[in-house]
Amino acid sequence: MDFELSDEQALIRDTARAFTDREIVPRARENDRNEHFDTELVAKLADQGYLGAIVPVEHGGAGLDYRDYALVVEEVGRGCSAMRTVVSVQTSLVCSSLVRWGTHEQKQEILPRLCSGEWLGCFGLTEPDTGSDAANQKTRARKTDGGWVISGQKMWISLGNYAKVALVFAQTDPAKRHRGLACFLVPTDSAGFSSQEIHGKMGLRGSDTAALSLDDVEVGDEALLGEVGDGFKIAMSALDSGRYSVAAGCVGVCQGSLEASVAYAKEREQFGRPIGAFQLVQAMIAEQRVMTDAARLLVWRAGDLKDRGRPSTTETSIAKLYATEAAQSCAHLAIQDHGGSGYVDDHPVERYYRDVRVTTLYEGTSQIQKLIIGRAETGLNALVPDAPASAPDPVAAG
Ligand code: COS
Repeated sequence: MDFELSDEQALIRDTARAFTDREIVPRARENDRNEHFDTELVAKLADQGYLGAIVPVEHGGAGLDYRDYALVVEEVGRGCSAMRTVVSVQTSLVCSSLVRWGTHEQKQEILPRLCSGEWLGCFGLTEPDTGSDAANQKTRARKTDGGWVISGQKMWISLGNYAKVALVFAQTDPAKRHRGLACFLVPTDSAGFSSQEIHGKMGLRGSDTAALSLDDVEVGDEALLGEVGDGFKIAMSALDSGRYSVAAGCVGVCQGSLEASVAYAKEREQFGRPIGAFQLVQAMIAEQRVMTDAARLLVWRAGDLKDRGRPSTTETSIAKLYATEAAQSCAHLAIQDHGGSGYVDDHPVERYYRDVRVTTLYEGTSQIQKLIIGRAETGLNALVPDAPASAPDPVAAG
């Protein structure tokens, strides 16, 4: 693997960096303060091609590979994790599921609209009583002539109040457990579909978060994504991309924390010298630099595997686990470096600290990532103590 960026990769990164500094950074604080979901900024992300970054060009996407995608997501994440969440959900959870599992018609109809930002999409997996145990869906889908009737609740759904289409995971036959799950493309203006804003979040205040309710929502057979029984694999393959995107965004938070710390340490003087000249401050900066590099290299490794079509589930969990935990530590150290100034939002570091807290929770907690990694390493399933050891199908997991 070549650690040097090619000219094209450097251009992709520099373009994303300039866009982030010009468009995202100046708005991040006010959007956070006002809990404002900035749809104008979302449209600019779409104009840049970032909402369909990894979608093939023939479906309206930018046709980037996963290595390129990480460069973009890192920069957006450095600017604002709320906007990075929009990219991760739209691109990785929604678009990549359609690319992989959609019929020709579904791709033709929906992907160009998602890539252009005309539509937002959301990913309805988590429920009030179903988080880590994702297979245990309470939402039910009942077959009718020519379609389905879906009922249930979804919780903590990013973009759920703005989405035009929701990927909804539902159980068709509880006796089949995860093999009874199906995924539906549900228009959010369907009768019986409603959403409610969730407020009071610690961070990501500039991101939209919803509780969804489906009350006998009727959809046609064409709404089914994949086959009945594919739902769990669709969810897991979407998370292979989503976790990667979260990890890349967290590299951006690491980098942003480091850059803010260095700038402040050179400008702030105590005892007649810049605080950056003190060894204990340099130690904090060095720790941030090491974590940033390590997180970035783990993300690039996972991206390299994805680009080569190799299994990457374990390496994605490793990148997600490390980068999300590293981002917490880097933001924490950045506040320490800034002293009292780091405790208010004149600098980005307190927002980094609050925003990044959710990343060890959503798209699989750190504990779930450890169990996935531990199972891959030992061949023993500690996820469900009574279950036999099982590893993901390497072809499906590619
Ligand atoms: N891609 C495609 N298929 C996959 C896969 C992947 N990455 N990982 C697993 N699968 C398939 C397996 O091949 C298996 O297929 P079969 O039914 O044909 O055997 C099936 O899915 C079940 O796999 P597994 O045994 O690994 O499932 P588990 O029940 O052990 O998985 C965990 C449990 C905890 C890994 C899973 O439920 C999980 O990731 N939970 C966290 C959910 C989460 O992140 N929620 C946050 C959502 S925020 S958007």
